[in-house]
Amino acid sequence: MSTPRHDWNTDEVEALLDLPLNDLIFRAQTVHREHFDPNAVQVSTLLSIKTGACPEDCAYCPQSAHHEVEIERERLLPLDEVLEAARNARAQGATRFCMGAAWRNPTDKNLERVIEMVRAVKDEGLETCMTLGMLKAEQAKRLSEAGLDYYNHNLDTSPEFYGHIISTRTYDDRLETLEHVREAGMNVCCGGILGMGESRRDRARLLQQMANLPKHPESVPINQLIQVEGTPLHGIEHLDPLEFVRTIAATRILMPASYVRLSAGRTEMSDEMQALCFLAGANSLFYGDTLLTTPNPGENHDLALFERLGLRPETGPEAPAQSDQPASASA
Ligand code: SAM
Ligand code: DTB
Ligand code: SF4
Repeated sequence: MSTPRHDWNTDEVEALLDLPLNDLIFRAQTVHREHFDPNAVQVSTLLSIKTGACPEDCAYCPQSAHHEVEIERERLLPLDEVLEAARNARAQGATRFCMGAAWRNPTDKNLERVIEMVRAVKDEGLETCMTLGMLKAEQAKRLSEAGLDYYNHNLDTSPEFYGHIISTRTYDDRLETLEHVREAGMNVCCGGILGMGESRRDRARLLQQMANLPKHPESVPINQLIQVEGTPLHGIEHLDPLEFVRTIAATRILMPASYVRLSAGRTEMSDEMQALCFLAGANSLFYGDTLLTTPNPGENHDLALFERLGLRPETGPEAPAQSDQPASASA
């Protein structure tokens, strides 16, 4: 059994990314099998609980008020709408419900409202995750006490490339929020975006930051940039799909016991590319036909993909048992 390390240097991580693809995937798949059932995939569903008009200037994001993107802005959703979406997600087979808000950080007043959402969604037997921007220590503690299982806060890219993408908050701000989440006792969900024009070394540096945290994030979402018209990154050169697969494999090797989520960008990926990502150690995805504001392959497509690959959705703590059933049996 490989013991998780927290002392990777950049050259070591880059050397993984440089391996012949067969060697890299073999290593990743070997590590994967030491820690996980190779044919089970954790399934989460996303809901945007507050959409658009965000004061941050993240160059990739359609929700930033700094870019001219046509999206429908929404104030914080009422509890009953959130609950209805959570029930639908559970009925479709998701075990975790992730709620995202286009905020720099939640105000204390908004925190009260999202805490009610956490309690209500948990009562439905779903795991809960939120991504609300930066958190103060006290806010993280309150969310944790309310029962929030996971907090998502991404590092997005390497410390060196970060300044090309975001100017309104620093890398250290992000690390500080991650520390607050960890100290409050919640599971950490932290990942990044590939295909923003970064180099392979930047990808290595991003992975190194996460692998060298005192404790590995329990969940590591690897997003492929969704190029949205009106954002500054629209129209840049696309990343080689095999480079994406390589990064998934290196993530698996570096954080052997973490869930690696094949996150945004799947509508642009062939089934064959996604199959390679699973082979490289991805074992989680977002389910449902929208991410926050952009499209995602629908459940039917994903169930067909699971069927083709002999994969099955992982069952959650209180989800109905379906582990002996082929994925299509619950469709
Ligand atoms: N506002 C909060 C924050 O940024 O922390 C939470 C929501 S934000 C939309 C969550 C994450 O979505 C970002 O950190 C980024 O990694 C990802 N994301 C946003 N736009 C994306 C895009 N166009 N392509 C891929 N990932 C994207
Ligand atoms: C993450 O790493 N990816 C998800 C989730 N965490 C919140 C968000 C992807 C957003 C893609 C762009 C959109 O739909 O607006
Ligand atoms: Fe705002 Fe989050 Fe989008 Fe950045 S990624 S603009 S913080 S919603």
